[in-house]
Amino acid sequence: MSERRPRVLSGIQPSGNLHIGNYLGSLQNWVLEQDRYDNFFCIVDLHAITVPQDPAELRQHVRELAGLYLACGLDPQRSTIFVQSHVSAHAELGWVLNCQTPLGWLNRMTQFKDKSAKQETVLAGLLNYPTLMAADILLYDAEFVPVGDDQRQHIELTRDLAERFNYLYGETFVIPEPMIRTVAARVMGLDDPTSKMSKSNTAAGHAIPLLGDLKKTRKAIMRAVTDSGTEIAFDESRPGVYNLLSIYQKLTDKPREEIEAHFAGQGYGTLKRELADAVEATLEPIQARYREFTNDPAELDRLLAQGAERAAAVANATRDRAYTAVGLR
Ligand code: AQP
Repeated sequence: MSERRPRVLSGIQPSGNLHIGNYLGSLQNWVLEQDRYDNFFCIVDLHAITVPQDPAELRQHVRELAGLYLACGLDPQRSTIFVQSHVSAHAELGWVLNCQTPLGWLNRMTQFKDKSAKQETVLAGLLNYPTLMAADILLYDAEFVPVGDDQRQHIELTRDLAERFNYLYGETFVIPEPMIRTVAARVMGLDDPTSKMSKSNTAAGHAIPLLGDLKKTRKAIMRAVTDSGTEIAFDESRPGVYNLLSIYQKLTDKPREEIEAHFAGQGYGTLKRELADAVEATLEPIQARYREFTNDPAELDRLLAQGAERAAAVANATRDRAYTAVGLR
């Protein structure tokens, strides 16, 4: 009899142009370990509407993200790929968890503080973002959550919520663990290596977009902010060079010592040129596959409907357990 593989759940918001941080912090790891786990990967559109979205663009971004998941190597035979809003249990359990979450826990979240500072009107959904994320994870009894480093605090909150719920209402949820890789877990902006590379920052030269023009990307890498030094080494006190080296390390999968030896005596220009080559070698085939997958929107929709059906079968059972526990059934 085959052993049950540990389950993972993760997702990305269809909120704009995905960048190499999303790929190296999340997607690439999902793909590399697809055979080790029982995988659930969603497109978290309910999270995207925690800040204002244009409805037509949002619909478009959902399809684009589905195409990108496939282009990066997620396989619908080996992973359940679905859209969050297609499985109503996410919103339903999200509400139950909202009613179990002390307000102070949410006010402490650093992502809320960062994102709310950029909004003219802060929507209640933005504050409640982490309870919806907790529902995403807990619905699937996920043991592991593969994400970038910026999501660590949200997973801690998910664990606290699940433990509190289990204590108050009896064993209901599996307590998940974050799965955060050590290399390139927080990719920084090319224009400012002290701030996280981010979809919502659309300034030219900030991000390396997965679907961007590769000539422009090369130029942005060549102009990336570094420092006045010359040595190419993994030194965190020089965040610009450290960031470029970390991206290079994750893309080439080489040990640090080998990379430092390779660049010994070379200038920053060489590092940037070779990084641009590595980025191009990774993104060119992804972009080609993306064009193929998005050529057939009906097939994409069929795959997403199939994924939602598989996801709902698991999620509804957990929602029912939680509803019963709090007295809703
Ligand atoms: N810069 C990053 N480095 C490493 N991992 C990152 N992730 C995001 N930015 C980086 C990881 O990508 C996954 C999807 O994130 P999301 O869609 O929830 O977006 P986010 O974390 O809010 O960050 P974005 O993509 O830059 O969007 P905005 O601009 O809206 O904040 C997560 O696993 C995240 O850790």
